[in-house]
Amino acid sequence: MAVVGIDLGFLNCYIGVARSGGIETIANEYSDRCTPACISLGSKTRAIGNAAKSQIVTNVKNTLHGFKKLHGRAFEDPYIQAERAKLPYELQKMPNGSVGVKVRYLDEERLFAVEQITGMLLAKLKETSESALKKPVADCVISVPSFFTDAERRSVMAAAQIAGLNCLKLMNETTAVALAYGIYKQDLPALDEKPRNVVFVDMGHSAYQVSICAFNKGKLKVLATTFDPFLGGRDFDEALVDYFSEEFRTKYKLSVKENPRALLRLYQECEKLKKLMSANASDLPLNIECFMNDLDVSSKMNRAQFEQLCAALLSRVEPPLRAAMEQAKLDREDIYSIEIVGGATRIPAVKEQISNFFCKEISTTLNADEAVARGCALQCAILSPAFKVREFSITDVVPYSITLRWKSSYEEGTGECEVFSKNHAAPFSKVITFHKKEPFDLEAYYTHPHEVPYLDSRIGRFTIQNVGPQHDGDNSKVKVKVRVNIHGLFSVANASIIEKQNIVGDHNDTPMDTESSSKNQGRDDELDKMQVDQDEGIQKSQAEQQSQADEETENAGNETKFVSGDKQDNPTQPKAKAKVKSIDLPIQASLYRQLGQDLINCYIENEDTNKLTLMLEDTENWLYEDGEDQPKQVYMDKLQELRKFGQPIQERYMEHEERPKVLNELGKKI
Ligand code: ATP
Ligand code: K
Ligand code: MG
Repeated sequence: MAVVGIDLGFLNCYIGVARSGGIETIANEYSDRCTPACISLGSKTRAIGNAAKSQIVTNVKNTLHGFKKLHGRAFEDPYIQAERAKLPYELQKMPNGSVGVKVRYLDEERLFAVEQITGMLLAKLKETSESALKKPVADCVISVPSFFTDAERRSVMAAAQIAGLNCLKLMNETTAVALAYGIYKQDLPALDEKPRNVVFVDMGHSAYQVSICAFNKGKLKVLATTFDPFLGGRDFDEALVDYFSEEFRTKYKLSVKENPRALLRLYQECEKLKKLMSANASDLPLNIECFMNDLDVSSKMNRAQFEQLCAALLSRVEPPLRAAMEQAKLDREDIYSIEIVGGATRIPAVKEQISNFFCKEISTTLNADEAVARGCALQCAILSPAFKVREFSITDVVPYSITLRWKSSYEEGTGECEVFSKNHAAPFSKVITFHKKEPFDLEAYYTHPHEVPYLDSRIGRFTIQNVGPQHDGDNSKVKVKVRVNIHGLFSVANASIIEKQNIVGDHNDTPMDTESSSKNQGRDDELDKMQVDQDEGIQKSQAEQQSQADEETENAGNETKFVSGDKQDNPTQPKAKAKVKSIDLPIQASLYRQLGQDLINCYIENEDTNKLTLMLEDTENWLYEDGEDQPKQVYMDKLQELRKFGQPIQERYMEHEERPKVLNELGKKI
């Protein structure tokens, strides 16, 4: 199986592959290792990547670009409305409230969901990898910005599914960079030594991300991530575009902003000029022939002017750096180096801001364009059972704190509790204990809506069903497992009822500590109905929390091999199952399930489908119950069992995939 990592950039995509000789990035049919995130839909054909980019100005309304951040947002979201005003193609509301694009394709009006658009792009990247590797590609790791919310991540997952990719992990971009930095370093401090702290800065076309990571031999732990999701190279382009449009208005009486084609050309020229100014401080010309109304326009700018023009943007470089240092609780002396990646960090004034803040030279040892893709490929190699790679443990973080609110329609009152704090280790599970007589609802949301740049800070709603009183009429003890998984997705994973007779002597009966209670805004009598399981770290000392987090991460890599990394939930207690029903999950979930089903239906005969689905369900249940803490061999045996059944199906799938290609090849020869 091929091992592939994809940097799904706002402007530029890269593909990394693991080969026996190491990690490489691969080139597309234009011998270009960068594939523009661009799709051009025509009346006869569809172009993706380089060919599409050249049509931006000629096929204005049907050439799609800049869609990365349209994922997982409601159409009414202010960000979407702001983009809508600027994008040359038409955004439209999908029936489920999310964002779609309206285009003319094959001489028909079409509405595509943003998942389908990104799906087309990912399918192209899949094809590029397949033709370079000469074998089918399915497993991959795809990058997302560290600030992506649950909804955005789910939406990207759906796009991957549409493209026929099996995304083993959505990896935070800066964490991918950190892995690319750390895995080959021979001189990292030993496990018992003080870690090496490195700052990673990525400014791409659309966003600015900072992370601080602690490295020891064989492991990296993200300490903090901060970001300005709305600061990137495109904002510098826009500053130039605004400036020149104004100049052309007075100088040539042209209304550039009212002419989409001229505006797109001006953007392209300004981006070129911006790049030239990175290498050259003197006056540089801007000339565009036949710009508007058959007029040639010309102007000039130098770096000092540019920096003045972008002063407000440049002042936004420092705050995320400062916040990251505060959140990681580090001083400048604690920083070993500052590694920068992303195209926009080539702007000298951006670099200067960063090095001034740290009073230190910044380091450009990583490949600024390819580091994300390389890191993703490395992560894919680590996760893939088909590839041998040096062991490296990665602990990432939760970007925004998450609160759980509970409510029951039968009992009085509601309550809430923060279950994950910002920068909490991820992936991670926690068990929360409720004392309830009736089914109840849980709603997860981002604790501080103002921190989350989205219209809706809700993550999902879940109902805990099948809950009743004990025989003696007392409350039942219900344990609910919440989890942030390997993709950074939150879920209420399962719930179980603990029989009363087993509660005696149960260490979980410790009341909530003050830290958790202080965050609990429920009524007093509700307070002691809810506790966070002691196993799960909230009540533990910092050091213990740390080691638990490490343990969790070590397990996390196994997740895709059907081995749960969940914390142990006292498996000796007999449990009754409470049912978790997810209501109102983000819109993409149903699409995702449907697509998964379609895929299964294609290659599996009916009775096989049922059997496989049952086997998978059984295994999943087992993992959350008895299977939580078993010797490694037990998992290996389970996996073997599943593989034995899955192998013929996979072969059929491969054959199905290969057949048209072979026919195609034959067709060409004839
Ligand atoms: P994102 O990370 O936001 O998803 P991306 O990964 O597609 O976007 P990059 O490829 O890292 O973005 O960077 C593209 C940006 O970098 C563009 O704005 C481009 O103009 C800018 N850029 C590239 N080279 C230079 C340069 N030499 N000087 C200034 N800017 C540059
Ligand atoms: K990129
Ligand atoms: Mg990027």
